Amino acid sequence: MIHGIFNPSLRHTQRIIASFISIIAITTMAACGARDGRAVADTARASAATTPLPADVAAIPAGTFAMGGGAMGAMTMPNDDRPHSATVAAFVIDRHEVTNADFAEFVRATKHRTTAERPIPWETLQQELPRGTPRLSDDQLAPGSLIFHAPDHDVPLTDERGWWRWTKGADWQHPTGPASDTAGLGQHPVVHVSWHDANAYCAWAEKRLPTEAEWEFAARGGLAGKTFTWGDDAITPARANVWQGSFPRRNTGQDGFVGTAPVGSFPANGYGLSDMAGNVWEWTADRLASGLMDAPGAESPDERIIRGGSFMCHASYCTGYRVAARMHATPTTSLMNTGFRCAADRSRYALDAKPTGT
Ligand SMILES: [Ca+2]
Repeated sequence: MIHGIFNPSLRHTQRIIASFISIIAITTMAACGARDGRAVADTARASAATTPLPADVAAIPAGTFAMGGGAMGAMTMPNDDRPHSATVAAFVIDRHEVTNADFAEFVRATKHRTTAERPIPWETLQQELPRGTPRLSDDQLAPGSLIFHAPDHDVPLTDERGWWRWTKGADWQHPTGPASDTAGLGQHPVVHVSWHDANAYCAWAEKRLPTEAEWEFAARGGLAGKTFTWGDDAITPARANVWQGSFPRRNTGQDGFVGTAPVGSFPANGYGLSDMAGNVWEWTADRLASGLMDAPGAESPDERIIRGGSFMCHASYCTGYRVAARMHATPTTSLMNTGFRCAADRSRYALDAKPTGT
């Protein structure tokens, strides 16, 4: 659902308009300003073993599992990985997606400015545009992010430009555009955060992003070979925050939400993790290139894997809420339906011998 925005032909069209230049820009920006939190994490590690496991973090046992595959017929997506065996060491992972309240605490403490809050660097964007393209104005390079906008007419589901709109002033504090704010959304997942922003947050929390294998193993919740976090039964509005109605024109909100939902609004999986299906896509640590499958539509191997689907997923278009489903975006991309949760090595906390969630 994201890769189509970044169709390479856009780079060479003679009719580039500013909005699409901006879209290209956010897919190609270097990681300028991104904090490398590893030093912070290394410093913290020495004292970590004495920290008890917080109630909002789940311990996941080590395991070998059948990763990928499992799609049924029409639910198969182009990026699905072929079924293969994967092994993860014991680790811990947040029970919930990181919320606006969580992220606000991080920003207060660190003064972090997200990718979407910074101007697009022309020197980087220039490399992706036809030679001789005149420098864009500061106004065209102004900070912004991608907002979902329901079209008022039928649009082809093969072209995400029909519902994504580059919006100046959209960022995590202005999730539906510059006139919006996060009042009342403290327990909703933070959105409009790039992969770099997610890494910076997790490092601050003395954690890290989950690997793709850890994410899928955790999402399966102890079940083997199932399609969804809850098993093989079909998705219903009670299961997860996804799209009901006709995508992308009308979300009926039958599940109670047309956008993000407060984290934990839907039943947790077998490991006590909520929203591993739906609500918002979640960044993982892994590059697209680390997967087994070629990814159609990928702009570069630098893209990172996102998992779990979002409130925008509808069976007619995107079954990203399957445990094996995967999508990808460049590490500077930010979107209205993408957030993250953090994980950590088991050694991060002083755990009892018996892990929870098993
Ligand atoms: Ca999610």
